[in-house]
Amino acid sequence: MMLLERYKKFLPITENTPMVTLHEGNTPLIRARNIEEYLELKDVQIYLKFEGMNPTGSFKDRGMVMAIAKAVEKGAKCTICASTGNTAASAAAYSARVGMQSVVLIPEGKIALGKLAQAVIYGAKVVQIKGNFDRCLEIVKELSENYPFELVNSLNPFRLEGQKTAAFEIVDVLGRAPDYHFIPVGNAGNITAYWMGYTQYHREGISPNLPKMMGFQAEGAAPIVRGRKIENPETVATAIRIGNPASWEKAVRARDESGGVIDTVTDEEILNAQRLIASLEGIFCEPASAASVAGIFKYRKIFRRGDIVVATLTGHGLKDPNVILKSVKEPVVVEPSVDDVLEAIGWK
Ligand code: AN7
Repeated sequence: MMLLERYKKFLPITENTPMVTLHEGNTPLIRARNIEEYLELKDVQIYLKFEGMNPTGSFKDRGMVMAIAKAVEKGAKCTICASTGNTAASAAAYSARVGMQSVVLIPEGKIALGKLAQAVIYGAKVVQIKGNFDRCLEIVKELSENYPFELVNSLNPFRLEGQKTAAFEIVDVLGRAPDYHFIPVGNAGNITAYWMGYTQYHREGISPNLPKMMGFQAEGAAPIVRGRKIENPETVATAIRIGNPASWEKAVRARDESGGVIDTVTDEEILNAQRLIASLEGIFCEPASAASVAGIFKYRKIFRRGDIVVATLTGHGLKDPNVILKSVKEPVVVEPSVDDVLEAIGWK
């Protein structure tokens, strides 16, 4: 069933809200037995919530479908957002779906190729800013206050409402919340939304427990961990290259209320986790997503027998092929002969 329909009674939906859908949500929760074994964990279950399986390849579709449905409801004609890439792709797709124009502002040269291609093909007016994401967000805030543009960044409360459904799905599958939920943190909307979802299901008596929220920022872009804005954030994980997160205080509250942590992982740890998720489990996520699993590696010592651990893989690896080809050797080229192939793969 489509996302807005399935979770209607937990969402701000009225009789005037159109049931927009591209069949987002209902993403797989995949048991990662090979990672459990690799970490030598006994009787600890790790699950990966693979949000790369959404229509535009990231978790952003959950919040975007809700925000766009509400934009249609109020008669908006044009959406606007700042983005490190995934929000832009999602906003462009859902705006197209309902016949609205979209405008997206992105930091020049700092978004993954696949995301840029998506925004362009879905028909967004794409503007590259000579500045970082934080600057893009300041500009779209000002524009949406003074012009008839519907802001669809996570400052739009309907975004987080839609995104909380990922937590619902996890509880619906496991019959309870996990003990720990690992998640990348950029603009800090998603960690906030998951906490909203878990606490709502807990209040409703659907989940008997609440997880500890374990958020991870890239070392060079870790304003929440450092406790101050970062003027020039840098990380290979361009999706979370953010120095002044919009949902900063809410994320800190989610961390503290849940008894969790927000910590850093290095670019090297991120790329290593990305490669291991792919080579051990057959799941290809983008670098920012792998920050959650890099967090599991960093915190492996805290788990106890019987723990259930979930990590969100926020976006699909195909969005950012360049990052792989930069860090891995190009495959060998040989003459077209059986012998040369056997030699190349080390069978001769
Ligand atoms: C793959 O698209 O901010 O902490 O503009 O694309 O909720 O921001 C993307 C963020 C994690 C961080 N993983 O989530 C944008 C944008 C991926 C992402 C995050 C993003 P938030």
